[in-house]
Amino acid sequence: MSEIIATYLLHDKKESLEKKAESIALGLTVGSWTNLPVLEQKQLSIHKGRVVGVTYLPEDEKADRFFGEKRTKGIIKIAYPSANFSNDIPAILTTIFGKLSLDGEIKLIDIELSDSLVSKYPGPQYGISGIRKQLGVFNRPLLMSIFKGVIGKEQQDLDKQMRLQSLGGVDLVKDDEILFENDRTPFESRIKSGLQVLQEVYEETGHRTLYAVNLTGRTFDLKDKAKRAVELGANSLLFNVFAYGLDTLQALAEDPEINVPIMAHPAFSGAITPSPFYGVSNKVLLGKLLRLAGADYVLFPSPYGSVALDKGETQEIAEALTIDESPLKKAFPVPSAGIHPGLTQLLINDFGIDSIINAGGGIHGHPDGADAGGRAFRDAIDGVLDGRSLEQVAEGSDPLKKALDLWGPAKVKS
Ligand code: 1AE
Repeated sequence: MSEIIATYLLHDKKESLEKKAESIALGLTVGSWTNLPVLEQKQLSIHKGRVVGVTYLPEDEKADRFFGEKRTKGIIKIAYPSANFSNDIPAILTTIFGKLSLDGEIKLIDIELSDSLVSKYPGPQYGISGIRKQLGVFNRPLLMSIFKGVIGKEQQDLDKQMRLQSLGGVDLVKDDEILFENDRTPFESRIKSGLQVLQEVYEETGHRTLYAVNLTGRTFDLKDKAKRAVELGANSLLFNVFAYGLDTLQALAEDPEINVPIMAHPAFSGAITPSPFYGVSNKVLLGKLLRLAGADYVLFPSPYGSVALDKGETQEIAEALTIDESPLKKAFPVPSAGIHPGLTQLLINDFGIDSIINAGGGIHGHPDGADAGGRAFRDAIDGVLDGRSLEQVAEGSDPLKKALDLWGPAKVKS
């Protein structure tokens, strides 16, 4: 029988986590059990939640301070039979962490779906291998830059930014996630104009850049809008998935007419993930669920920058997006926020070549402009992959030297 196993971190008022686990396993499935007549127990047994494991963790003073009293800390695992829910993300989330999430003292830290459940999800349509094929780049991390300061600007301002970013050698440019439908740079003309600029750069230099345009608006208009983008030649879509919901991402990824990679932005996920005591782990939300729902690229806060995540958490997200033991294609991890060329070695050490280095301020803020910002990164990437330090590479790269003078090279622990 297929099932989902959910793992939770608990800080419970009572001492027995076994009792708590059993009450969740029953409460979220068949309700009461021991009081049921034998016949009813037999009928309902395929629906009954099962406690799979209870592990007690050492006392945690920080947690006790937070709750203002001593708590019993531990991890419990509960299996939910698939007979209880239709195989869609809203039904799954409501089953394993619907009412339970309101408890406020329990965190969903992992989920395991049996293969028969996973096989019904789209996963990334392109994934790492498909995007690499689109670009013809196979042996290094990709480089992405982000439009900056675009609200209230005209299309020609965006075109200038687009040209400089592409001339700098970035593989992808993404819209700023806060750029919505507006009179100056509406969706359709942004796509047409942006792609024309990228074609011009390609004809001049032979360098190809993809453009992830921000797909925004009302939920029920998204599919038509995405299809129109594809008709206009768009080659990637940016999507603020947590403002809409994972099921909306899945619907876009499953539509055969929306045949371009989808980039998931983590905006709003910080309302769900940061507490160590409640909410959902980044591994589950940004890792497992985004891969399941069909994100091809996943942005998340890096461990080093302006809105940093704990390094262990970023590694868990990246692993969930790329682990081989999944029937789904791999999604590109995109550690982001506050990234500059001095972090290149760290990024490659921590995330490997199957990742995307993504910078906004770290490209546009270069003293010689966004094209020099892109070149600084490209030189840094090539140099690090050749086994040289950033300082050594900077001796032969003026853009990188100026970037390191401004931001400094990050210390890499050997
Ligand atoms: C985690 C998302 C990062 C993002 O969207 C963004 O715009 C980053 O900008 P910079 O690189 O920090 O300037």
